[in-house]
Amino acid sequence: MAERRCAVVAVLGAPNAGKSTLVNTLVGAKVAAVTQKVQTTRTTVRGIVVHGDTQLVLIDTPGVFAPKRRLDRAMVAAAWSALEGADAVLHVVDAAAHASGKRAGADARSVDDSAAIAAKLKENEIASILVLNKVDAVPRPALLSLTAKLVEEGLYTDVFMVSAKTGDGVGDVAKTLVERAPEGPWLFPEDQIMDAPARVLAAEITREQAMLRLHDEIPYDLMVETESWEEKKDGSARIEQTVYVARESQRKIAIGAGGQTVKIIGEQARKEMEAAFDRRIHLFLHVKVREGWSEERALYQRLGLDYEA
Ligand SMILES: Nc1nc2c(ncn2[C@@H]2O[C@H](COP(=O)(O)OP(=O)(O)OP(=O)(O)O)[C@@H](O)[C@H]2O)c(=O)[nH]1
Ligand SMILES: [Mg+2]
Repeated sequence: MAERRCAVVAVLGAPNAGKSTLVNTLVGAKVAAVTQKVQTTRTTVRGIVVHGDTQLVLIDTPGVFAPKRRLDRAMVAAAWSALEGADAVLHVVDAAAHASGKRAGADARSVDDSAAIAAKLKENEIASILVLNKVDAVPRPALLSLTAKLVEEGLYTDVFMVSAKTGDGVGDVAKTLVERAPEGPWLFPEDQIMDAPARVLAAEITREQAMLRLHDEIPYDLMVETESWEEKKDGSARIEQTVYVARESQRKIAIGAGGQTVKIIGEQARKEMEAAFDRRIHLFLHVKVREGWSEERALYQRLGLDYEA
């Protein structure tokens, strides 16, 4: 039998660049939450995929940005610490944000963040692979000048142009990662596709649906915890979760008139969970106010983040 290979791959980039989408596409299943909102990913999530004798362990990270709040600082620290021990680094850049004519707001920030990441990679002599994402939304000529600029700013061994969403070009990234994977034992059993326990994934699924519904009203002040998970005799599972918000006004919004909003969130989340866990799910959501949860030490521990970062 051929020698086994294993590569740990850190996926880094500005908020909303498409890191989680790329990890999901590389894994071929949904392991990380994706939304149109920045700062969706809160901590490092590992997606795992096997190609022949090679196991790729992809570390999805929170977007790297200029942090102000404690939670933000911890998220950025977690992203950079993913580089320690990584065999390869993917720097994901939102080509659409760079190419958009009048750069303002989120797009401008994304451009600044990408440049800062490129500079830091260069400064620390971290060779990485540049992944220009969202090429489905950008005309080709714009991509070439953008590539030239980023290659100058960073320390890149390769450049790939992909659409994480359609899968276009993603196979080439996987092929390169596999080819360069060092010899070594696999880090996870061969049928495992993520390292988070099911209750964490279930909480992420609900948080994704809640963010998709509530992103205008409750941008970041939202957390979901799986309170209980009960196995039923008929093979189904009964899951109870709490959606935490920071203020009473947000609780009202999350519940909606006659409980309509939380009902829709719950229905969507349940469908996603049934697909993810391949079984029937009974999902019960509660919405509670927990002021200042983003300052709670225990929360950081559960998310695997450093409180003092
Ligand atoms: N058009 C297009 N949109 C994409 C592509 N990849 C991701 N997106 C969209 O970009 C948004 C952000 O995607 P995510 O995967 O959540 O981005 P992220 O980098 O993980 O974001 P954070 O975790 O918040 O840092 C979502 O609305 C995706 O659907 C792509 O290849 N093309
Ligand atoms: Mg993400």
